[in-house]
Amino acid sequence: MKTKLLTAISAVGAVAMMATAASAATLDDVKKKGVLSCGVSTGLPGFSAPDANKVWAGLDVDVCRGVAAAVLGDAKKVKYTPLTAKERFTALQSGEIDILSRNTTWTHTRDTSLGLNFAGVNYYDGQGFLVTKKLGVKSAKELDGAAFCIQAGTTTELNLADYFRHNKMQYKPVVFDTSEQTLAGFESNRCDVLTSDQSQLYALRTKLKNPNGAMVLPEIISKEPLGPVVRQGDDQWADIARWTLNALINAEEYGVTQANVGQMMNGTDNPEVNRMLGNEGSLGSMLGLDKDWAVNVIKAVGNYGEIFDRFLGPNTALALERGQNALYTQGGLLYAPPMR
Ligand SMILES: N[C@@H](CCC(=O)N[C@@H](CS)C(=O)NCC(=O)O)C(=O)O
Repeated sequence: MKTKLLTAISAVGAVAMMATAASAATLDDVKKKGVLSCGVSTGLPGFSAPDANKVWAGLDVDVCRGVAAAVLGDAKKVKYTPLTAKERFTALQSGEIDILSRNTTWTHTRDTSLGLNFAGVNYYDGQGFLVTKKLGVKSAKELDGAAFCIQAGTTTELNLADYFRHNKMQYKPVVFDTSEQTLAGFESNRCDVLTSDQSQLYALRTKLKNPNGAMVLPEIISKEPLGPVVRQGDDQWADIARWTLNALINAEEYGVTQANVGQMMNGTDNPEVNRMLGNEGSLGSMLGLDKDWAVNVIKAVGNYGEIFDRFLGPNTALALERGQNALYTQGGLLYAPPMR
């Protein structure tokens, strides 16, 4: 009897250990590989796209560069895998990538039923509509019967169906796999309207032959909180992704910048900054990382505001306002939990 019980207990123990070994592997794997595998878009200016030197750049790319800096001490140690909307979740589930940082909306279904975990929000977006000025339409409510260029495997597809059903209007979907194809479809008049996350409409409009011939309509028909995603079942890795993002946001709130972090890491009069930068406490080791993890992140990519300015802000082709993506202290939604 006793032996049977012991066997049963050790079987349960073995299963539990296997589960731990299988699920806690990402940090070790990444360290062993010496490179972070990051899933990005196939090309979306401002978020993830190759720059003039064919180097991947953008807000989503900097999340991966930040995680690589936190984990490997080097933001360049990232391997980028371009993924269409349809391919992205399988790439993460299968272990092909360690993190997905690709304008991906956090939804209930994705979070619960796909075996994924969202690490937070790095851009608050909402779905909008791009039309040619020639079309002469001022509101989405005038789009009954119109044809829409959209991308397969996106929330865009689903929201459009909801919106038209709710407003008792008809529409014709014209579905593509990549943003390049979607844009080409719009330019060659395969559809009247291009719909996607509004930030992306501004990004895509910059790629049109005549950007001024197109306009974004005022309606926003959905909530699209975009953020980095990891696999479910590896809490340590999820914490690393989440706290890298939180460090970027908190750094902006505390005034820690790419330029001053080297100085601030030696100690400031703000205990929270000292903890974040490894000068006090042991926040790094709680993540399984070095005490300089956040210093490395901010040295490599700057704080959230600096990243926004570099890729999305008024001095970029996208020229986006901070809006909802301002800190909560400035009327926006960005609010990272404290560094303690
Ligand atoms: N945020 C939405 C939409 C994401 C999406 O993939 N949008 C297209 C709209 S253009 C895109 O970014 N494509 C980039 C690509 O083709 O790689 C989602 O998570 O489903």
